[in-house]
Formats: sequence, structure tokens, C-alpha cells
Amino acid sequence: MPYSKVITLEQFIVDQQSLYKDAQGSLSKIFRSLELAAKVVNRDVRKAGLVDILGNHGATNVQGEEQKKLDVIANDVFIAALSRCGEVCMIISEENDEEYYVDGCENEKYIVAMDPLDGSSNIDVNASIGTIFSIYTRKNLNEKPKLEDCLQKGKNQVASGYFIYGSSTMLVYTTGTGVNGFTLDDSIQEFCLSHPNITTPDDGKIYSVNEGNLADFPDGVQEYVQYCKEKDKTTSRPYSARYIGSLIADFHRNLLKGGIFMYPSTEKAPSGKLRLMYEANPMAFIIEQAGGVASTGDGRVMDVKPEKLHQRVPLYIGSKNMVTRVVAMLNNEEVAELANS
Ligand code: P6P
Repeated sequence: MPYSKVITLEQFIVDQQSLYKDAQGSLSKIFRSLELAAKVVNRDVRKAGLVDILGNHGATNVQGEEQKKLDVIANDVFIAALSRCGEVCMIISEENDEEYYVDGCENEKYIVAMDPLDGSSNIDVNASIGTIFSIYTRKNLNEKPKLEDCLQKGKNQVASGYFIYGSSTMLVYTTGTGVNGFTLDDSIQEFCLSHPNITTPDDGKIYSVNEGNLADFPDGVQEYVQYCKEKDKTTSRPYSARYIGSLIADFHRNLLKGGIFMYPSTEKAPSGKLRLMYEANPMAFIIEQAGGVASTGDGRVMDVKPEKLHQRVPLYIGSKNMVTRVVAMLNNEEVAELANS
């Protein structure tokens, strides 16, 4: 593509900003910081095998998971970049036990929740990993920022997105007016618009779940997994099982091709494994903007009122008809005749 046709992330944001009469460019500054941090993390991820940054950091995070060195590096890089942009008052991170208050930004209104490096168990085996972020605004600017300002329902998000460090490095995000994807052109170090107006098919032929936990799943999920495996040409079954063990990679493939990702409650994770604030909600905002559905099994993900920063929820997310079916099975409801899903 001649570079005269290329739309960089910067140009796209400026063009979009002109759509909002009261835009002062604050969100644009946050995106520029996220972009810079992602380029730094991308550089470190790409050379991870060459520099002694693989292996465990020797610490564990609030989740009780061993922190990989890249987890810690990514967390530090994103916090530094977001702190420097001057628009963010608080940062929530999977790697930090508590909310992080940005010095000198007590009067700013933006809050960022993030998983700085999701899929960290895949770092040492060169599988796709990524960064997930979610952006909110504080409602009461007359008071100093506090924890309660963070605990907002996902439907209050002003933006969400993810960087995927895969066979190419991409940014996929939404600000509530559709979903767009940008691919990093290494030769000019610019994220360029490559996937405008992403929508996800109502039906898909891919299901993503860790079937090793099948015996622990709720009955409705076991029933749905069995449904996915049945032979029925009219509904394109059996579906294909695809599970990388990295939410961003599984989500991204299903977003583009159609499919469902499930992380149900299990005996080991009675509330599910994925975190509401910086995994389920940001992905839910994207999938809904792309025409899909995100459910906890009991209701819409973005309607859940968070009680704790690192709260977990079961997650059923993807093509509308596939999620609708598994939720109906979970709730022993008659499955209305859906298109082949
Ligand atoms: P399991 C990665 O650690 C992660 O948080 C998600 O990216 C991924 O979808 C999930 O855990 C995989 O969990 O229990 O199937 O290994």
C-alpha cells in the first residue's frame, strides 16, 4: 500500500477527535502513552529469548501467580508512560495489589485499568501475549481520587482495547463508536489502520475453552461442549476446538472469524479465573461494539458492579448466537431456534 494511503493511529485519533465537539485531546494523550509503552514492551517481547529476561521474577502477584520478568517490565513501562501523560489520576493493574495514585495528577479525571502482559504463562514458549486496557472517567472531580472511583460498571468505560504481540503486533480498540485494528509497521514504527470497522459474525465454528476442566464445568457448559462436538452438517458441526491459553490471542481470532471463548467457574476457580476490571470488561466493550455478546452466565458482563479491584467472573464471550445458546443451556432455558450456531 503506498504510504499516501496509510492512516496512522495518530492521524486516526485526530480525525476521530474532530467528531467530538468537546474533545480536548486528553484521551488522545492517553492513547499516545499507551502506544509508546506498547512499542517498548513489543521490543522486549521480540528479543525475550536473547536477553536474560525470561524465567520467573522470583515474586508472586496478588493473584498468587509467579511473576515473569516481562510481567514486571511491562507493568513498570505502562505505569511510567501513563503517569507521564498528565491525564491519568489512578491506575489499576493485575500486577499491583492496590490502586496506584499518580503523583501530581490528583485533579485529573481519567482512570486506567490494565493487564500489562496477559498470557504470561506463554512468554517462555513464544506464544502470542498482550496488554489489555480499559479507560474510565471519575464522576466526582471535587474530591481526591479514591478506590470507589475505580469500582465502576463496565458500561461506564469510555474506551478499551488490547495490544497483541503475535505474528504481527496489533492494537484493537473502541471508544464506543465501533472497533478498529492497527498493525505496527516496524519499518516506520507506526501503528497503521489495517482492520477498519471490525464486526464479529453472529455465528462461528470455533469454540475456545480449557477442556481439561470439563468435569468441573457447570452442567450447561458440559452440555454445550458436547453440542459443539456433535456431527450436524446443517449447523456446520462439529466445530473446531482452538485454545491457546492466552485470552487476547483466543479472543482476537474469534473476533475476526467468529467463535466463542469460555472460562466458566470451576472447583479451583469458583468465580471463574478472569478478572472483571482489566480482562472481562475491556473485552466485553469491544465484542459488543463489534456486534457480539459478553456474559457471566448470569447476566451482561458490563452490568456487573465491581466490589473488589481483582474480582473474577465467569466469561462467555463472542458470536451472539453461540453465547446466547450456552447461556440458555446454563440456565436450563429452552434454546430458541438460532441460526446455525
Ligand atoms: P488456563 C493467562 O494466564 C490467562 O489469564 C488468560 O490469558 C487465559 O485465557 C487463561 O489464563 C488460561 O487459563 O487455566 O486455561 O490455563
